[in-house]
Amino acid sequence: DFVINLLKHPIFLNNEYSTKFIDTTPELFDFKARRDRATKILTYVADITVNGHPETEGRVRPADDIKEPVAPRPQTKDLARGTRDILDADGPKAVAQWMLDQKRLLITDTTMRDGHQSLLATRMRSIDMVRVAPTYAANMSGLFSVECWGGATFDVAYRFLQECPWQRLRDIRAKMPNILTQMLLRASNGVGYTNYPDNVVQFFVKQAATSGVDVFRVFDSLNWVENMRVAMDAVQDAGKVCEGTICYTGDIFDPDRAKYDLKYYVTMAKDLEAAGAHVLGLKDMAGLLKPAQATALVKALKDEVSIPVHFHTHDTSGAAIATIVAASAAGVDCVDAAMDALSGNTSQPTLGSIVEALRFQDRDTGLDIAAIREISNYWESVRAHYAAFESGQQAPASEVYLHEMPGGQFTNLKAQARSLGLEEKWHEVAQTYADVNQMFGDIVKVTPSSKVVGDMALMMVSQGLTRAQVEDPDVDVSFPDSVVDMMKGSLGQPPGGWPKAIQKKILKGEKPSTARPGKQLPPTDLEATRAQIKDELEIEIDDEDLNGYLMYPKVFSDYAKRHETYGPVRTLPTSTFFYGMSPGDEIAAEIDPGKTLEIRLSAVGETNEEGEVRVFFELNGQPRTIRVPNRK
Ligand code: BTN
Ligand code: 3PY
Ligand code: ZN
Repeated sequence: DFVINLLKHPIFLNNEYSTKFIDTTPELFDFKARRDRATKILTYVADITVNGHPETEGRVRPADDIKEPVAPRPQTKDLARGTRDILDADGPKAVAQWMLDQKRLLITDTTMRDGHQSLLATRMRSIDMVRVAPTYAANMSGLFSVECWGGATFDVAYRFLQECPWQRLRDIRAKMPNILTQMLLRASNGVGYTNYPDNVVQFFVKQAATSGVDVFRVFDSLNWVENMRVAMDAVQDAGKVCEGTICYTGDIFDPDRAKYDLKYYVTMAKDLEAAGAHVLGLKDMAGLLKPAQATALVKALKDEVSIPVHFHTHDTSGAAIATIVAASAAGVDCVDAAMDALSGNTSQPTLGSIVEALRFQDRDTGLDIAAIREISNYWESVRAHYAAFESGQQAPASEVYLHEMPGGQFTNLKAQARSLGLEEKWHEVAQTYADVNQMFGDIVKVTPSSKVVGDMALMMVSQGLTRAQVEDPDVDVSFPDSVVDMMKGSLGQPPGGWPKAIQKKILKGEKPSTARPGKQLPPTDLEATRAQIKDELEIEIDDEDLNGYLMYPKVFSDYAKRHETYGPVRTLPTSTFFYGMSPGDEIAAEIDPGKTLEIRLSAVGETNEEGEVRVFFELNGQPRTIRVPNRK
């Protein structure tokens, strides 16, 4: 074993050993040799340089001479008091009262969460966010909050970006201590696609609060308040701001969609207030709320509930700014917007343009437009690195009022359709998505219910099935698992329940449940789970890791194993992470505060008989050679 360990040891492979090597390398006697982090990172860079990154292969490539983004300089070292200071000093109710007391329209910046989730397939890396956090703290201290966590970002961080979402949160929090951080939480579905046991939801919320989330926007994908209480209670117990949220669908003025009328939303708002929400979220995830409807809805909500109202929308239609202006005039307390360079289309409306639209009027946001432009220029240079993940969506489209797809799903579903060879049939997918919604009884479509509708629509288009055929008891249809699951009741109940005939066909005689799903799930034994994965992965599992595993067992385990091999690759610049390096390139990676690796790629060798390539680096001025397999 010793000899094999020696031969496999990277220093040995690098021809850098001497007789001293054996004396100074105790890990040789630990037969699971652990390599140092610098070697791990070099292994990653070598591998990507030789083999490319699977996620960017065959996609649009940024210019070869693309520059590393530089964050605008913070204007001050003495941070102004911001919303976070109110929460820390006086608690969540004081934050809500402060919101009500403001004459100005408050703004949440969504760039670091929904902005890139909706435009760049959620692929933005932490380094690009953390680098600009001090600028936000200094130059944008008048923001209500920065949405930077939750939704799809949690899963994507582990799965595709090879980084820990918790670390992202801690880093942003540390560098932006005066502004509230905000996350999107899918209530009992956590940041996943399925209902978790109550104690898992509670454990997750507690950890998110500890690691740095201040405002929790809690929603349920069927607007079922019963299914939101566990998460909302946990947020209140943690002393953080509970934004109990309504998902908006349909059109309150449409007599054919009477299920979702003004009364429906007002009733839900009162239920959320009674459930202890400090703030009422109005989440228009698809961007369907039109200006006149916003006037009516916001007025009604402001009249009927006493907590502040926080409005979220998407600009898929191109009409969002008109709706924002109407909502503002009707007295909404806070709205979401994305920094200009990551706004518009399926993302949030444009932050700078909202600030300008309200300037010199009674709801003037008071935000500094020059500071906004500077930060937006930074995001513009960041966005260029993610060209591979652009959706190709060229223009706003009123088609959103037909399909009602959430902004965060739209580009994803389009990519899924493309991978199934259905790109040409996109408008058919859109129509079918609308048909499926009607077939399921006209439901709220937001993660995870939107994914179920999307799965069904893709299945129908790829198999050429019409709604009439699917509904025909004599036509045999094999339904996607997610559809069967939803009809069984595992995501909860929509208003009015599921349509009986289609539910019966989908369940093939199995009995559905109408109980709250979490009530039927036994609590998870957290310590037994921790012990089991610690054993399996042979690493220490802290509470953040355990939460990652509980949400996504396989995604977390795969991440942890890759982390053992590649180390803290989150510290690499984005261009290196996705494209590796070219001979002569030099980069820096700060693996600990103050501990920076200076990496220069000198040359890439030929592939040898064993199919391996030697990649020559200088690491902090010292030559290092890494061998990686050529998998091409
Ligand atoms: C994935 O697509 O699997 C997630 C992230 C990429 C992991 C890197 S890519 C280069 C290296 N070789 C692998 O097989 N995985 C890592
Ligand atoms: C999410 O849950 O990720 C969403 O963005 C829903 O709109
Ligand atoms: Zn959204």
